[in-house]
Amino acid sequence: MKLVYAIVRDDNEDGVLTQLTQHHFSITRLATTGGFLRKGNVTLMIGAEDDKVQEVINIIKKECGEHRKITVNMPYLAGASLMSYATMPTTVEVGGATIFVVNVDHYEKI
Ligand code: 2BA
Repeated sequence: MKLVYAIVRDDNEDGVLTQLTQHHFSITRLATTGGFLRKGNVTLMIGAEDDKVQEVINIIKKECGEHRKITVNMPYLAGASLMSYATMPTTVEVGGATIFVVNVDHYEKI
């Protein structure tokens, strides 16, 4: 048996939870915070049989998409009113998830 930890963005949470539940996986959801951006994210703990782990990962990948960086033009807010109309290119991350799969030595419900 494995324990899958999946760190997903808040806006992907609903889709991931819905799909995993529909595929009969049990999930524990933790409200977590990324250490770098200090923004809320969600960590899911999913206990799964070894032969089901890839299915879990496929569902997460389908719901969260591939991890990629895009450049968008953000409004440049600082400074005088003339600058309010300016934009500056900023790199942001969209989609994706961070997944850890660890071995479970013992699993029991009492
Ligand atoms: P990601 O690598 O997609 O990571 C998204 C979130 O997943 C992270 O949020 C963190 O909560 C978790 N995470 C990722 N890798 C992890 C690991 N090896 N161990 C434990 N948790 C992990 P944040 O920490 O807020 O990071 C947000 C994004 O900022 C990251 O996206 C990455 O692109 C960037 N980043 C993170 N740490 C960085 C650093 N030290 N220097 C530069 N960029 C960093």
